[in-house]
Amino acid sequence: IQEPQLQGQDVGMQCEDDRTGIGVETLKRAFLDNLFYVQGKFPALATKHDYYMALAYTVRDRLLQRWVNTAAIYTQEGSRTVAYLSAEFLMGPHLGNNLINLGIYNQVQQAMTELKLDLKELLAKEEEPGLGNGGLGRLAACYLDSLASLEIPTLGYGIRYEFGIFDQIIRNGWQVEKTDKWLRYGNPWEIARPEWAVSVKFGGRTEAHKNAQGRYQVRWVPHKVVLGIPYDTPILGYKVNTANTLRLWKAEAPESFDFEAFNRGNYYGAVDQKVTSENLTKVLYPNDETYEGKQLRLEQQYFFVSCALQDMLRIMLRQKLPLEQFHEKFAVQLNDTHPAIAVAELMRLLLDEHEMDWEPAWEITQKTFGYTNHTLLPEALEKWSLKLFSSLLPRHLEIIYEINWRFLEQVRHKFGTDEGRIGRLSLIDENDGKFVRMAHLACVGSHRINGVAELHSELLKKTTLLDFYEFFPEKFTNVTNGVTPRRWIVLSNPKLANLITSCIGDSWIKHLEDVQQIETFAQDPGFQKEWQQIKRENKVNVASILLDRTGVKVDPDSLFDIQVKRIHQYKRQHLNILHAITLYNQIKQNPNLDITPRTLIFAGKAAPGYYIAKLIIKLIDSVADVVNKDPDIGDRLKVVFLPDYNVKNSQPIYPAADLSEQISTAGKEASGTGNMKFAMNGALTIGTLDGANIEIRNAVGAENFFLFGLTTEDVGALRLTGYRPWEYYEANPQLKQAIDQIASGYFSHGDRRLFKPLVDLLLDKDPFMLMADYQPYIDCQQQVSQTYRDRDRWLQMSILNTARMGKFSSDRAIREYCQQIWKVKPVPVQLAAAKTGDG
Ligand code: GL7
Repeated sequence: IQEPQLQGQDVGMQCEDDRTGIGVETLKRAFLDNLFYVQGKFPALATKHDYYMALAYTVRDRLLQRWVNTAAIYTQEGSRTVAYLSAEFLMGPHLGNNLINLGIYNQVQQAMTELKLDLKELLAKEEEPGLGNGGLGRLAACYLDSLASLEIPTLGYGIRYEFGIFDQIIRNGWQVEKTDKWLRYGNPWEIARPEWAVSVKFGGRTEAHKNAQGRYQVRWVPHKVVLGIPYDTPILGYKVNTANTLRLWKAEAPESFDFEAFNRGNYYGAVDQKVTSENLTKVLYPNDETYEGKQLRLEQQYFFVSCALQDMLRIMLRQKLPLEQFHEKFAVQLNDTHPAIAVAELMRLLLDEHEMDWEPAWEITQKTFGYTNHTLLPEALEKWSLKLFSSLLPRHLEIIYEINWRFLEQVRHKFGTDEGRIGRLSLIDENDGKFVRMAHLACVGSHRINGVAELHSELLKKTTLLDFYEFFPEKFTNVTNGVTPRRWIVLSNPKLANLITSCIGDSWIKHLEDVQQIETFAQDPGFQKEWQQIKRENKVNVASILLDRTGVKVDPDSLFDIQVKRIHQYKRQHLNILHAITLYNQIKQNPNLDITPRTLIFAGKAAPGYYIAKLIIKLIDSVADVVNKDPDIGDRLKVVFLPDYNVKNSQPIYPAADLSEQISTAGKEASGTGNMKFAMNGALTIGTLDGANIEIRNAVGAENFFLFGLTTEDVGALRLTGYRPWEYYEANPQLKQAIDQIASGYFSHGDRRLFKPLVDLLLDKDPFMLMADYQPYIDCQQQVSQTYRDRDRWLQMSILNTARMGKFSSDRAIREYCQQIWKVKPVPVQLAAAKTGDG
């Protein structure tokens, strides 16, 4: 089928009508129209969900105008485009964000009020697409927002998991996982594009054949073929006309019904292929920073990467661009190693399907890719056994061998035959079985390699990727992470946003450095009072959420001390709990103790197979149970675990924090992004010198940050000299008491077995050095309590934190990617220009 060429004059609207207008009356009329014609309801029968859908479609109409115009301009201009490849996109609810970016939040709120509806209630109806685990997936979402806001042509490519990250409920203190059926009631934000489906091959074998010119080529004869169907979601930038595309792929069987099997009388067999094909994109693997060597996971990775690259080739052909210009048309970023197979897949497409020679194909490939590393944890380094790899991707293994052979030749050329070095650099791990090392493939196949915070990028060069750094130092760079102020301030904390805007105007929303201007108000009593009032209202809001979801009543005037993130030993939620137990014991020993009242709030999911992480949740819940019920304690200490942490539930949390817990073992947290969301919203940080904490502290000033604990060097040195955790335990009566209570069943109704694995781990190996950091942490928390009592001082520190967080906008991060890695420029979209075709 010949695809019609898009003409500028064919798209766009001439006047404000019900699909584009943003006046309150127009919005009301359009909303009721969508309720009737899309949901098939009139107000008397409509549910809250119907209203949500009607509003979502009303907003989508307004996005579509911009989306179609954006596509038209990119097509006309053949714009250089960023392709962000990520196995995870943790987008969060779309409606509120789109209202902000369209600049119609207030009008829509008024329209709903006039229709006797509550916008907040409708926003709450949206089921968020939880297509990611944590920081890495959320970073991808923040980057899409910034890319669109900066008018950079972008395609986000990923997987349309039918079930995203599980819903968490807490039963008797234990995490229980529930399937996330986010598509159950339909998804108004996506549009399926079956006309752009592609085929993806798996398994089978390769064979040589002669092409038309009589040249030998390789042909891949697969064992099975799966169809990839793209589903597109518009990603609108903030107050610009740019609406980029998030393109997620769903797997389907090429022929959903096997008539031969049916005719043989095998009804179930007839739909079998459909079922197995669709399993491919059924569910997101819920592991955070540990890879599972599962075949289905490798299938998912290859599936979406192949879909994405074939899609890019289709776009090039349609724009009549020669394939030799692939790297000029597309800058492809690999979000960790999950899409690293792209290096071999692009080679295969260029060599086998487009009959290019090796050298030009390899040059194009290397110029195309950039690789971002997101973790140093060894258990996260993806490697696939040769057996699995060759059975699934036989042609790719041949290509990887060839890449490896040529690469190691260059290594020999540069360093001579240093077999140790060659073994360490090889794409194939032969130490204990044979594996393909995906990080090595990504490094060799990319022109830039970056870490996600200064410390992390330095450690990459010194440890995990040292040999690669020595071989091509020029590839290495750093881009410190950032988060979008649109979702994480304007949408999450509207009162604070209004206060800031009323003082300095609203330029800060696009240029977060401008928020610095509020520094002049840091000591202004009137401004301080408003600042404090807003924080209190945000805390009252979270207090009511906690009461509603957990039944625990907390005092909004207590210090809200919050740790929300995935549950992981290296993040040390259990260190935080040791502090809770210590405070509890101090009050018990001295019932009249005048301490700063605190509310400790925890939230986060544990990987379903990560036993110790689940036990940490159980411990938090058990300590909470004892502390919250003890009449001696009263309002001086409360501990709460808020279930089902996700983007939606997190949005009220950051604005309500007084204290942000960023207490990972130094050298383990690559960057962190929650640390940024808290500080932007005026929380003070208690933290170690890890990840982006270091840069946050430098930005806000050491005097406005509570620092404690071992440095990365200390951790290394202590390990070398022999770390003996039990010595800290023996020497510290408070620590000993806390550990003994956990061990003796004080928090578990006398059950001594329950927490034994955790206690044994802490006293024996303590791999994350809680014992060494315990006393410095407790001392630092004491300082926090003291400082909190000096309201003016605290408020000033809080204001300065927000004021100095400009650097941590994802806009800054994206500008750096554009300059250092992608070499791509903005392409502004004018609606009028696209309409008349004269732009
Ligand atoms: C992570 C890091 O752990 C986290 O520190 C970082 O902020 C994030 C985004 O760069 O990436 N790496 C990783 O595998 N996950 C992360 O959150 C899951």
